[in-house]
This record gives sequence, C-alpha cells and structure tokens, in this order.
Amino acid sequence: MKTPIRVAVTGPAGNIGYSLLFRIASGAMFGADQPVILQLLERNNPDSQKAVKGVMMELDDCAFPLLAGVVNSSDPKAAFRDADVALLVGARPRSKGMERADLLDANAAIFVEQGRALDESASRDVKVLVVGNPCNTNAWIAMKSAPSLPAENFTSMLRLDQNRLMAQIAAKSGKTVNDIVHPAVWGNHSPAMVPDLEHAQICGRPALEGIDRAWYEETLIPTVAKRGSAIIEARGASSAASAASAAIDHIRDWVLGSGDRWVTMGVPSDGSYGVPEGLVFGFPCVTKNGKYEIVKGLELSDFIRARMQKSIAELESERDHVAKLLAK
Ligand code: NAX
Repeated sequence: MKTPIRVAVTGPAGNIGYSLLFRIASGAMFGADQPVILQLLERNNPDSQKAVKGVMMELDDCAFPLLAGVVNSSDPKAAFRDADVALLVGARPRSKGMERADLLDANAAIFVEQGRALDESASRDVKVLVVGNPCNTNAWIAMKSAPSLPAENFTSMLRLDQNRLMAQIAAKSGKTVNDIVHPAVWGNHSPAMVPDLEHAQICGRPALEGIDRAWYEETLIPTVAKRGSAIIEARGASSAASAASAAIDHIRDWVLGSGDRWVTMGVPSDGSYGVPEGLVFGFPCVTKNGKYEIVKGLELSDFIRARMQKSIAELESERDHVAKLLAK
C-alpha cells in the first residue's frame, strides 16, 4: 500500500468543505490507489466544532477504502503538521455593511497565522491552494508569512473560472469541454479577471474562428466574471460543489500532471507578461512531475493586455493594503 498523502483542509464545516472532503476521500484528487489522511482545521467555537464532528461521522459512515485517517484541530500548527497538500478554504465572509478594507484586514489576520503555521509544521514540499477569498491576496499573505517554504508552493484558485469559461464555450459551440484546449484566465479571481479565448482551440481550430468576437467580448467575459453572483441568485447560496470540483482539478493536475493541456492557476509571478514579480496572478500553466510552469511566449493582444492591467492594479492595491500587517 502507498504511503498516505496528508491533506489539510480549512473550513471543513462550511459549504465547500462539505463537497470537497468526500471527493478527496473517495480518490478523486489523487487516484484510486492513493490513500489519504485528512487533517481538518476549523474555528474553535461550539457551533463550528459540532458541525465538524457531524462531517467526521459522515466520513466514517462512507467507509472509504482510501481514507487512512481523519484528525480535527483548531490549532493551525497541529492541523498542518507534515501536510503534503493544504487547501485553505476557510475565510471570513463579507458581512452586511463590512467595507472591503475590513474584509481584507480580517482575512489577512487569518492567512498570516496560517502561513506561519505552514512554515513551522508542514512538509517542505507542501502544495498550498488558497480558495478563501480574496484568494490571490490571501495566498500572497500566506506565502510572505512562510519564508522558509518555497514561494512557488503557494497558489490560488482560478480553476473554477477556467472551468466556467470552458463550459460556456462548449455550450455556445455545441461541442464538449473535451474538444476545447488552451483557454486561459489571467489575473485576479474577481470581476477584474481576464477570460482569454485568443489562444484557445475548438476541435483543433482557433476558437475565435467559430465564435463571434462581439459575443466573446460583450457576453462571454461578463458571464464568466459574474457567474458566482448568478449562482447565488439562482441557488440562494454561493458555489460550493463546483468550487470543490475545481479545487480537486487544480491539485490533481499539479500532482499528477496536465499533459499538454493548459491549466489556469494563481501563482506567484516571475515577471512574465509584465506582471510584477511576486503578485499571485492567474496564468495559464502546464504541470509535470509535481511542478507547474507558466506558459511563456504568448502574443497578447492590446485588448487582453489592457484588461490585465486592471487586474494588476487591483492586486497591487490589495497587496499594499495588507502589507502593513506582515510587519506586525
Ligand atoms: P462557508 O462560510 O460556508 O464556510 C467557511 C468555513 O470556514 C466555516 O465553517 C468557517 O467556520 C470556517 N473558517 C472561517 N475562518 C476560519 C479559520 N480562521 N480557520 C479555519 N476555518 C475557518 O464558506 P464556503 O461557501 O465554504 O466558501 C469558503 C470560501 O471560498 C469563501 O471565502 C468564498 O468566498 C470562497 N470561494 C472561492 C472561490 C474561488 O474560485 N476561489 C469560489 C467559491 C467561493 O466563493
């Protein structure tokens, strides 16, 4: 039997946690022969802890053959001990009347603490995926708070945006998502994201040969960027199963490899495409042997570049706002 992979998950009592844990335990993340140990980190209050107990009871009741153990803690250092993968899902939601700056501060405090704990107790190769919003900036904070870990271990989730883009193109073109390669979503996981079809192909032909440019610019981009709000409007609750599925996709491809397919990941910029070094930014990547590489050398149109500048400005402003907390 293979050595179990230790997967830390924060926010296990939440909506995404409830969709995510069962799929990890079933083998969807690492394959049907790879055991896992789940290491849960939830807030230390009676309601949250009670809810986690319920989730753990259900995990027991699934009798998953690949689930080699589940531990729960409200101490980040204990939850991240020797973790090979850390899914940072738990975050402070925006409450009524809360200013954006207050939301950034509240989440920065969480991700400073969790970054430091990862630095102290996780595996040196830990693969970190931040899902909790604002996920790019939260990943940047955790990365900066973990100076002894390689910066490239810290990523944020834009895969849901890529998956949404692919689903929309498939529906429009009458093809399936399997027929679509090389879509990309640049930038921040926010309405300033940049869904990019300019390099995408459908059944081996350039996507924009078969898709009307005006529809792409005026309908597709806002549809993908506002999809989270549309889900809330329809469901009365935010995306959970699709977010969990995207987190599975992100880690599975990082660990097992993407082949020639591009996968969008929020990763610390190496300066490619003029994105300031260190900003955690959505880039098309390819993955192999547990490493990712940003796809280099693409010709970017003025249309895409102008939109990327907006995402860069937004991320720089978030970074500058939270940077002061790191000094404390
Ligand atoms: P919920 O509010 O249902 O669950 C969050 C859970 O995290 C709660 O159980 C809470 O107690 C816990 N939590 C809060 N602070 C914590 C801490 N410091 N340590 C451990 N646990 C903590 O939210 P849910 O719907 O699960 O969404 C989680 C996060 O994902 C949110 O920030 C949300 O905005 C974000 N999303 C990110 C997406 C992405 O594509 N990057 C898409 C989906 C989602 O909107």
